[in-house]
Amino acid sequence: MEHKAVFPEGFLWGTSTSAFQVEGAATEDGRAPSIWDSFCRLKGRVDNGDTGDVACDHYHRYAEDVALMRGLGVDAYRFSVAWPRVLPRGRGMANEAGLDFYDRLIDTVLEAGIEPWLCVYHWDLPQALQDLGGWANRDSAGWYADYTTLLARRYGDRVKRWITFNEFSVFTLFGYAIPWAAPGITDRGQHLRAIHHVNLAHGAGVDAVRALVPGASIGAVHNRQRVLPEGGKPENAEAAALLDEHWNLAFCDPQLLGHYPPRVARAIEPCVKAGDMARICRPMDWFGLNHYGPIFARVNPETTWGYGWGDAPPDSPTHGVGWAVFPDAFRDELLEITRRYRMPIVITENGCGGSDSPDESGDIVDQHRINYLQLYNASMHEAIRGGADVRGYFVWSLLDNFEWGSGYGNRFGIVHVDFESQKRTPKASARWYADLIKRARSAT
Ligand code: GBH
Repeated sequence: MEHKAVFPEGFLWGTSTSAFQVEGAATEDGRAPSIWDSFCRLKGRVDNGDTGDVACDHYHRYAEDVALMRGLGVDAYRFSVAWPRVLPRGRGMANEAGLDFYDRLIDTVLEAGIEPWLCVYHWDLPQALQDLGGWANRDSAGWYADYTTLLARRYGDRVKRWITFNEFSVFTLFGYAIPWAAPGITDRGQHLRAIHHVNLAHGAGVDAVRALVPGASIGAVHNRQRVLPEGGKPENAEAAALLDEHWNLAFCDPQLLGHYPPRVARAIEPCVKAGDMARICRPMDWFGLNHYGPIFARVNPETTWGYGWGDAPPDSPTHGVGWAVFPDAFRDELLEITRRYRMPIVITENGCGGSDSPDESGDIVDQHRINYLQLYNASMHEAIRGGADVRGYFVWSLLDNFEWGSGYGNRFGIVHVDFESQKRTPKASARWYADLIKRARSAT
């Protein structure tokens, strides 16, 4: 069978979520606001005025969600911890009730025979730390290191897979330069400082986990996407090159190669102190890749850096919410990571949005998502045959959830969530994924 040749022993199949997008229970058991709670309340930032107050109510329904994963037959669950749940003021006194939630979650995941993959930071900085300047404050690296230490001490006996950050470039660029994400600031200086401080935080986090968790396997999750000049036009080439540095290289390169890419290096120089690059570049066990499709850049003098998002070619295929579908770019990205960084790769997110709704019989037939996942899995096979050392694959997402600026209108789940009743219904894609896992497993 074709799978046999492709998947190495121990290849892991998983599903991903993140705290702010699924937990809800925003004011329960001592949780304090994050920057996303604040951002949701700014007019016009999130579609429909949606918030994370209830989300998928995973905080109360986690056992049901773990049972769903068990039914799918997944090996691993990637989730994140909400910093303001465990450290409401961001630092100082820990909140025991918040820490207890992740004890319950981790234990339930382990009892189901599923491996927990813990992501320390998926964008929900405590508002109390934003009030001190957030990632633009150099102290943030120390705040993050202390927070990671707390988690490593508490969960390190049971959790061996650690992720420092999710998608560094998305939350720094969209948080500090193009205001599509919390905290919604547009300021070049703050953006540059945030890049450097988040890199320092990453390095300090790796050291904390390494020191405290025996047998830890540590990765960082990067959202690499090819950046192409819109329309293939030469006048968009420099915009694409700069966006490529901000988007794809400003974190991977310093963390894995020990230096910033050239344009970022020049601009960031005033933030860098002696010894910083060695603090950032710490040994890593694997490269976490979140991938959806390529992006397009065009000159836009009105933005912080003079570039903006461009359009995909008019004839390109798109999925549910209009993002371009280019499975070959996924293969190329995996091969490029292999060439540039020479390390094992875990696909920590891949998936497809849409407005899926039940038909008259209550079924959700998301054939568009099955088509997308099939194409991307075939590209992953090609990359593995081409020499990429891919060790696992996580679908984004287990559940329909709070899709950031798009609110609840854009559904990425393989399990449908009715946000009125909180009823979960596996979509056709969930059955397809369960079947894929079964076939892949019986072939190895
Ligand atoms: C990930 O972000 C996040 O980790 C996750 O929380 C989120 O729910 C998931 O993906 C789905 O969005 O400008 O049309 O070319 C991905 C963020 C997705 C941001 C692709 C830029 C470009 C789309 N990126 N997006 S487009």
